[in-house]
Amino acid sequence: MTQLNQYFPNIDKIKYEGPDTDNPMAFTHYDEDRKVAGKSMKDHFRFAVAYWHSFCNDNNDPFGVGTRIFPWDKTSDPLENAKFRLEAAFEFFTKLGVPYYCFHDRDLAPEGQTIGESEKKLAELVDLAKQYQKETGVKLLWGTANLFTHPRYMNGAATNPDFNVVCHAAAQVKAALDATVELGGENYVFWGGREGYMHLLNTDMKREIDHMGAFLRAARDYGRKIGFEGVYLIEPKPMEPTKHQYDFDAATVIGFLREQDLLDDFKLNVEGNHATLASHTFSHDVMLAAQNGLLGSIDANRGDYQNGWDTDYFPTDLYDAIQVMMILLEHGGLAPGGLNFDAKIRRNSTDLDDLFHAHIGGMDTFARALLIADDILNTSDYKKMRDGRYSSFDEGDGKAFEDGKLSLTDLRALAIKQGEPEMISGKQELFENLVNRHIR
Ligand code: XLS
Ligand code: NI
Ligand code: NI
Repeated sequence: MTQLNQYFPNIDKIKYEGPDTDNPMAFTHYDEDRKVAGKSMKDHFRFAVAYWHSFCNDNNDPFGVGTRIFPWDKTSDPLENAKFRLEAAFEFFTKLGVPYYCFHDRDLAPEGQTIGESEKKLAELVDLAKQYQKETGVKLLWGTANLFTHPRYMNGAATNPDFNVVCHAAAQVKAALDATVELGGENYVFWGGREGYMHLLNTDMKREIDHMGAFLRAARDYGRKIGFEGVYLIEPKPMEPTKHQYDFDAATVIGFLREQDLLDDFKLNVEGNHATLASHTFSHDVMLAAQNGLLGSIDANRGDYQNGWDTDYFPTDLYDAIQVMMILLEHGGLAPGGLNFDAKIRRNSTDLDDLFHAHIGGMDTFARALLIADDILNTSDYKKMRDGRYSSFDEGDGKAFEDGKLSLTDLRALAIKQGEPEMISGKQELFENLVNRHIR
């Protein structure tokens, strides 16, 4: 086995040491084999590292060049460096102890001059990744194609008004699907960063959305043909980089999947910061997907209340994470999806070990949230209190209404018979306190 100890030589495998440890390079709550609600923590989360943020993004921003120095950029040849990067990534995955990773085609290998050259470079890196996966046991949660960085996609990829660009996007998705299948990827993601419009005046929205449907059906059919048995996922986001994105939020995407006849193969990859950009909470979009049976996977991260863009902070907000974990526990969890840290360290987090602190924090936050959520659901009156608010529909006329048996005239007659409704408190403060009381 390759000695994976070159890039983070001062860091050993991260272990669980419990809530009282003062070792920052240890888990306080993530104890992978610990069983909660009948499943190990490892199986609840299926944690994944996002290759792009952790290994490709040098933390440049619109005002300045990158601040991270990558020890895996050893040569002037991007393809050689891509191989070193892969080695560094697998060292990181195994030391952190995550079972999965996720990538875009262009994270893994640089783009070539022609489609054929790009495919060849990607295939070369896929071979190497396959070897590392075999040696370490780390698996691919999902693959995807980067259809937003190259200038050709400035007007969109699948929704570009120029058919030739659509064809180029298709070539890329084909190769990314090949790579995902070759690596045993359990899901395949579509995030439409440039699928949308910058101005409605120059846009035929209906035509573009239909093109997206046709594109996704073609991609689905190709994947199934080459043996992809996993789940296709769409990742909603309302804006950024495009002013208006067609996959705006969970509700919009569910409507789109239904309209385009894609519900049998597609689910949602819900991202925290994308939900808040759409003026929802993280848990709102997770709930919406879950209650429609369409929660595929989660990109765990967090925005910033003081500004309005996709800051992709690591998720350290316990209160938020508890609400997400309550939904997962009540709706049967994530598999074959997982919890991917689509999050980046800050521009001024320039030490190599910052990547470890970031992921340890995210994993511990969710592990602690799982324990608290399980405690709330099992030892408190939470479900009784929530369900109790709807008890008037459990029997009699309320039940008949739910079953569609009462007309508007029937309802009017009942209103007269029953008289003015009593005031029934929603008890929001009590519900909020209940969550806080279980954080211990
Ligand atoms: C960007 C998205 C992206 C997807 C994968 O905002 O979160 O990283 O997860 O293309
Ligand atoms: Ni994402
Ligand atoms: Ni994002």
